[in-house]
Amino acid sequence: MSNESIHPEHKFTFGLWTVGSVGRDPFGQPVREPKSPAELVYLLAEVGAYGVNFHDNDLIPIDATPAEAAAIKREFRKALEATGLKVPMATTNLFSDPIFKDGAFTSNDPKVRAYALQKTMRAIDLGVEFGAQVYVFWGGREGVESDATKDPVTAIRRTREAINFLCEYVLDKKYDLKFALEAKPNEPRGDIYNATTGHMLAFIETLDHPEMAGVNPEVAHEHMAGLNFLHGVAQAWEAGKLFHIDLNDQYPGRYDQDFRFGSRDLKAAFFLVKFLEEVGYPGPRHFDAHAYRTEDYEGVKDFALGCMRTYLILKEKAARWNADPEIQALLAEINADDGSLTPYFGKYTPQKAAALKDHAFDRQAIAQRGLLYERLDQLTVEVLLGVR
Ligand code: DIG
Ligand code: MN
Ligand code: MN
Repeated sequence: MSNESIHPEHKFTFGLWTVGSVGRDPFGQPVREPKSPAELVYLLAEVGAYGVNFHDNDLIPIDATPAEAAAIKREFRKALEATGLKVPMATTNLFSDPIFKDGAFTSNDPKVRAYALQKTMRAIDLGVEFGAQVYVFWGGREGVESDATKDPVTAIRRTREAINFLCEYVLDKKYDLKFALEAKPNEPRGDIYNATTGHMLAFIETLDHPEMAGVNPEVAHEHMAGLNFLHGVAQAWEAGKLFHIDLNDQYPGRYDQDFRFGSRDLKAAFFLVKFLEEVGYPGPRHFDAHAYRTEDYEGVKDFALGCMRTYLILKEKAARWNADPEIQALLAEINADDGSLTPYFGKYTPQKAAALKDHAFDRQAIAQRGLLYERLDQLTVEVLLGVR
């Protein structure tokens, strides 16, 4: 599979943990040999990626000595310089080490909560050192298996206190960094707090510095919650809070599959790409996904290329949809407006309300109208099937 149509300006990024996944799962051991961060940078450069992201411990193992950490950073930086790959985003692993078995910021143990703050401050420093301007918080362990164990209000307040503290840290250090909060409804915890992008948007407004925080919606996570991913992304965008995005795919009602982008729900992927391109979303197109466990590293490259190629093909399909005369004619008919009711919309005035209350509507006639949506959606499907 070729990468000739993939260029840095597409801003395709991958986390070290995605193409570096060794294929471990709850029922099986690794199937691929690990690669170093530097080797993964060269792999991503080979497929045409723009950037690479990391959790602190994807780059520096949690028990690395200062000398080991320095050597790893040196090799990583050399690979970045040799390939031109950027590091747009960084994040903290607050979920793998056993200390986080009952959460990090929401843990019932103050020693864990304090350690999580320390680890995150150090990880923020590391991300900024490599040029990250977005910092993701995914609270993978911030949850419960039993609500007997934690008061949800206390958990929310502990999360808020931690994020407020870390916002102040970023301000104190004068870092050019903004936070992107990533929701997930469950897994690895039975239930995770702030379960969806919608929850996160509400939570952000309760922070001391809400302007410093946005969201990092992930396809698989909203699909796990049975939600329409585009609607959550659109709400975040409209609120000026779409600071980052995690692209992948997911069968509903399954564990977090983190499949190759577009490999499960092409129609949902199409409308998402159409939206991101039409609104001019400027951020990275980050693929938080991994290759099937069946694959070797050639298959991992196929996976990465597939994510990017599908995105670009759907971008071309969106342009075709917007240029299709029959589709555009249908949209014009569906949205026809003779302007006669315009005086009733917009800001409230008592006169407007009085006039609208007296307006005569022919309810049955209005209800009789057929809306042509079957034809519009079929044309959309035909664009996706490549026959238009
Ligand atoms: C899982 O979807 C999470 C972690 O991989 C990481 O913290 C975040 C960054 O994209 N996504
Ligand atoms: Mn996921
Ligand atoms: Mn993610």
